[in-house]
Amino acid sequence: MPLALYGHPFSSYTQKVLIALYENGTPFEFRSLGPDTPQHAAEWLQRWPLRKFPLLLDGERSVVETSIIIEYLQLEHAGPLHLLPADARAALDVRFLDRFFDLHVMSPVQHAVGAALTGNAEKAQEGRAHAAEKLELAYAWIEGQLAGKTWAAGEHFTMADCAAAPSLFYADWTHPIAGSYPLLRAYRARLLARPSFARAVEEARPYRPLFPLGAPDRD
Ligand SMILES: N[C@@H](CCC(=O)N[C@@H](CS)C(=O)NCC(=O)O)C(=O)O
Repeated sequence: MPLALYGHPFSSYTQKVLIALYENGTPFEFRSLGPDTPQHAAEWLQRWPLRKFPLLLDGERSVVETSIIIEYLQLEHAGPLHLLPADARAALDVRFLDRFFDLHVMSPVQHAVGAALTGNAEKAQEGRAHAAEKLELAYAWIEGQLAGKTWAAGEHFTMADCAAAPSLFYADWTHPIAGSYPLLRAYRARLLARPSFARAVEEARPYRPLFPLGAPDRD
């Protein structure tokens, strides 16, 4: 049975795993969680009642949490590109950066999106202001890390870049990355040009009207 991924094309965490799958040309079936396929949602919730996606199904084994999914893929379905370096210390740097993008970039975005979804204008404004404050701290820190690097952890594209691509994509929509962060802006542009992420962005394009903060007319 091929691998199956339950998720949604517009979801940042789904994209994080899609990038890893596309990078290695790993065969899988995408099971979209949408109104047209309620059976997918039922299967997903039965396997992961904590209601977070994506979920990877490998035979009878369910794997959740995107960083774990990517590590699992490398262990069980390795492709030519190793998204976790073999060297344990280098792998630790990658895991740290992966955590950084999830916790300090994607989480503030999710906070702002969640606040906007309440429909309460005051909460929405507070949520966005809170995200802006957190994202400024994150942008400044990343800018300081990127000098001389092509990818988050250095010369090689890793799991950290799988996390960075969708999180910086949506972060810039939530609180634009200012011109005072030229290395970060250039890194985001490199991520957008990477074929694996460019594909995920194209697949998600039809859903842009769903972005509760209002999608800008650009990538
Ligand atoms: N730490 C989780 C985060 C997953 C996550 O937050 N996914 C979002 C979609 S992008 C979700 O499930 N949202 C639904 C909800 O929170 O109810 C991971 O890495 O898989």
